[in-house]
Amino acid sequence: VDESKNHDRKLKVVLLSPKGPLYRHETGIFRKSLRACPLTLTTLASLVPPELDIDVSVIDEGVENIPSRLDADLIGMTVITGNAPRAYALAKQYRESGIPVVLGGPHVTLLPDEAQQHADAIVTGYAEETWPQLLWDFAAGQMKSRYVMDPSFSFERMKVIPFPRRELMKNKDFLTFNTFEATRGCIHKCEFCVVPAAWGRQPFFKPVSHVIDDIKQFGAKKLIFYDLNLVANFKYAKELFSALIPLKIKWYGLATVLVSKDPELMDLIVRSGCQGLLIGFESTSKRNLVGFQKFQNQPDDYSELIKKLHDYGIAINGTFVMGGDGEEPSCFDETIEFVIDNKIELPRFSILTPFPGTALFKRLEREQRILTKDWSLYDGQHVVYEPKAMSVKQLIDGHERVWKSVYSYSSMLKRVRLRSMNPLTLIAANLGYRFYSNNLSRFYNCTGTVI
Ligand code: B12
Ligand code: SF4
Repeated sequence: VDESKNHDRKLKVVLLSPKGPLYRHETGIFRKSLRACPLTLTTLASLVPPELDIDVSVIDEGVENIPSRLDADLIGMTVITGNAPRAYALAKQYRESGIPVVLGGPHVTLLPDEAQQHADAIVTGYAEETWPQLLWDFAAGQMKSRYVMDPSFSFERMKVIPFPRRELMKNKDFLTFNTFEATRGCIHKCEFCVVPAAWGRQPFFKPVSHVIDDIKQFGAKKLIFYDLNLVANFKYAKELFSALIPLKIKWYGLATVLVSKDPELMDLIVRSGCQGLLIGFESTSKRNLVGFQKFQNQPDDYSELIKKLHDYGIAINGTFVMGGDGEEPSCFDETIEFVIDNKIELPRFSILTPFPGTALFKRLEREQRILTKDWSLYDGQHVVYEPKAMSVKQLIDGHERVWKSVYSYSSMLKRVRLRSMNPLTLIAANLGYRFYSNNLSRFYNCTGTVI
């Protein structure tokens, strides 16, 4: 690939998010995208140095098709494991047509040597410093093959943290553009999780004033925080929630079960406008959670935590991972019962997925229990390893049964309390998940290729 063309016009950079097995334009599970706009491409676009005067555009294949001819000098693609085969296929196509391709994102960070084979350059880790450097090098005809995040990176040391360029996505089919992030990373070390494997256990914090300015400049009144664990650091979280109070916004975000341990934090969360929290309960089995090294989760405390959040008027998006080594086939009924008894408003279930690079993947590979390395099946809905206490079929059937049971109309009537969050949003979200649960196998039928 010739990257040293003599450019006498503006350089064109196209940023791409390839479609995945489920989230894809037109042929995906929902006709319209029912998801909020990710921040990956808009953040990368914002990091393009203004001095280079680059023409940057973004394409999210989850909500639009890629034009048959891409007019670009450089293509940057974000790769998560489930999309990796699609990303590599696209990269091959573009490189063959003479356009250099840069790959980055969680999968590239986890498996850099694999990604390197499919790209002119890869970027591992967070790219706040490396992506601008790569672009300077590219403009000078000196792009290197690999850019690695400096371990001492912090948001504090950035001279300017630009706001994501959401306007580049504006006319596209997302449920909302009001997505924000205050922190990155997580302090825990759950065995199956990509986060400690890819980025270590160090959290990264954007200055609170920057987060507030971003929300204000975008005029968001109802928003989602994409942070993996908003309460990783209680001191920072309290500062952030206090600063949100005067904005009078409503927000949704992710937290761990530890959130209810500090009454002051809970009080600030409520006063700052929190409407709902995604909490990873993962399992109701203590043995299973110990196996996951998710020591912060104590199933005996779950009901009290849920009651507390409900008393504060916070709805719960509870997530569960099925198929851990500590789970017997009885786990499916136990999970259904738990979710209904505790009135979890928006439960979600996935099949345990040993994402490559994680501690779980390494262990299962040692135990020779990885069944396939077809990454397109690594989406949380396929069984890609040999479960310990049940068969692959029991896990597939049990997972689907849990989805269908908790989203039957009778279970919805028992679960959904209309006191918390906007009742219409809650009903619509439940109906969306009900559709999803009834169509799981219809849409998750890919075997390596994405149509
Ligand atoms: C929005 C989102 C989605 C969206 C869009 C995904 C996408 N294509 O980006 C949807 C809803 C489709 C989705 C689906 C899933 N997701 Co998701 N998702 C997220 C989420 C919450 C936010 C992403 C975001 O906006 N981050 C903010 C941006 C700024 O950070 P970033 O993406 O990491 O980008 C930075 C760097 O990574 C790097 N970078 C990233 N890409 C590139 C590209 C280039 C060229 C360069 C230079 C740099 C670069 O630079 C950026 C700035 O530093 C993340 C969690 C998170 N907070 O990151 C999970 C996350 C990406 N998802 C994850 C998972 C597991 C899933 C699902 C499997 C969940 C499930 N069970 O269904 C599915 C996958 C379906 C599939 N097809 O494979 C994992 C990734 C695991 C992996 N190994 O791939 C994450 C990290 C969450 C986690 N806890 O593990 N997800
Ligand atoms: S608490 Fe959540 S984000 Fe943190 S390591 Fe565990 S699963 Fe990952």
